[in-house]
Amino acid sequence: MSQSLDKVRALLTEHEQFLSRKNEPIAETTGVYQRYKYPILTAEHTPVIWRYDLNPETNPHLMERQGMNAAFNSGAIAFNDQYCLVVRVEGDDRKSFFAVAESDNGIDNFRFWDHPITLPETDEPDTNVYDMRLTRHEDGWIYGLFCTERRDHSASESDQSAATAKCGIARTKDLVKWERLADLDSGGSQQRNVVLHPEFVGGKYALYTRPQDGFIDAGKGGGIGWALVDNMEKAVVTNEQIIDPKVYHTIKEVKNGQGPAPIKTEAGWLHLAHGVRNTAAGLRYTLYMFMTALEDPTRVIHRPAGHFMGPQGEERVGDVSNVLFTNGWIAKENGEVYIYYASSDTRLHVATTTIDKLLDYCQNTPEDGLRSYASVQTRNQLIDSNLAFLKANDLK
Ligand code: M1P
Repeated sequence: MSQSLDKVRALLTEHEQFLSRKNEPIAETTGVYQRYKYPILTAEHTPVIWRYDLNPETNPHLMERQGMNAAFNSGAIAFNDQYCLVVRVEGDDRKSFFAVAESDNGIDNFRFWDHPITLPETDEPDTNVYDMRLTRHEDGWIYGLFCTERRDHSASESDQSAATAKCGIARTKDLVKWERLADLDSGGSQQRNVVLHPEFVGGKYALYTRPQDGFIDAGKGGGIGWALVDNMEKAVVTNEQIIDPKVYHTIKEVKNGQGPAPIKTEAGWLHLAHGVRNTAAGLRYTLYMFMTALEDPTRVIHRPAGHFMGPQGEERVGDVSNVLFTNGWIAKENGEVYIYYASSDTRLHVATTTIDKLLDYCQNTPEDGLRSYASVQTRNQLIDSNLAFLKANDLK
């Protein structure tokens, strides 16, 4: 028995050492944000007590009994002076669920709480839930909007992968107890990537939506939409307006989706989103930004061209390769911003930046001219002004 307990002790010690590993900034050339060497959460970060039966009598070989596959797309919120993430964790059984992980510095040392979130079901049980966006709303609640996926009952028996996606809604005051509300009623369209705006607009709750015809295909839908609803207890979309459409031959030609809730600044709302394009190797997901007017979040005022962050190095490979996805960021009062982004549906990372840098990026990155000729003209403007600068300063 004492030998077996030694094995358990060693397992716990090794895991603790792994969780305590310091993260390190890596060399970056963009100047826009700072990436870090290690992912902040992976399947290996999930607690030992979630995976192993530690009792030598029932698990003499100390084997993993319930494996974890991934820890990725997470909502984020500052809570009780901690950086709290509501992470999409996925077991080996392919079911995702939500679990809170917290850190006191937002960059390393993230620890999962002992138990995952027990999310109540509606009358129509979810098969799979994922990608929660957290919004601290001015009504006093913290809302979590997420995707609830169920089997498509109109599909034939032989098709066991057809699914429907809807927006599930829950709210909490403490991230522990969650009240489940009715799923968003958005008529016939499928919905993923629905996000609650933090303020009332004209006395109503405002939602960023992403209508789709199918589960994966946007079809005639797609684009980031905007809808006002009377209440969150039974939210019904009656009118949906596309504010950021998908566009041919761009990084969001196939589909796009709002990331976390936008950050309010004096110059407008900062938005982080994902865009999806087609390639011969499959879909490629990157992150992009845009800004909307302070007084009218439906009016886009800056659209920097292209991606803000794309997969690099090990980020490129995973269960769904060539994917960066984000649904959480935290803006601190001192102007720092922590972006929580996942790579290839496998692991979660942090990148740090500031409001000033994000505003500069959005306001000064040229828009997409939508043609190669236009791109060359835009780049030539930069080259010519740089050549003049170098000459004026005797640098060339
Ligand atoms: O696999 C990549 C992403 O695919 C979906 O995003 P979207 O709805 O934009 O296609 C989601 O399943 C997301 O979780 C996943 O990361």
